[in-house]
Amino acid sequence: MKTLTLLLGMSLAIGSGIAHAATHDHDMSQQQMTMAMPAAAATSSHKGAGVIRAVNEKARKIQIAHEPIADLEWPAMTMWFGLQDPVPMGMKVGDAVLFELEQNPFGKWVITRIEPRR
Ligand SMILES: [Cu+2]
Repeated sequence: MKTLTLLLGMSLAIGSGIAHAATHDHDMSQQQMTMAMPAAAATSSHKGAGVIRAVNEKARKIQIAHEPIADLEWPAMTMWFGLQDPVPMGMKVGDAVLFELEQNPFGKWVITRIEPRR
């Protein structure tokens, strides 16, 4: 049973890594989300680091050139993320940031915490 769980976890990790690289998007298809559910049923957050490339305060979105996120097997890339809360005051293009991500029930990756990297 332990082996099965490990294999399942590995194949899911590889699958999501490929999907991420292929789409340059943190959204997962319905099918992938259903597949991922048993292994990732609990909400888990993942830490990331990067540099802000663009900010859309109205849409509450931020574009980050993020470093690889090992636990999600994501390579480094520049992409847009939704924000759970408004963009923090004074945060701007060029700022180095640390952030935490969670996948919402619709499969979208949302930043739940973001702060300047010191
Ligand atoms: Cu990415």
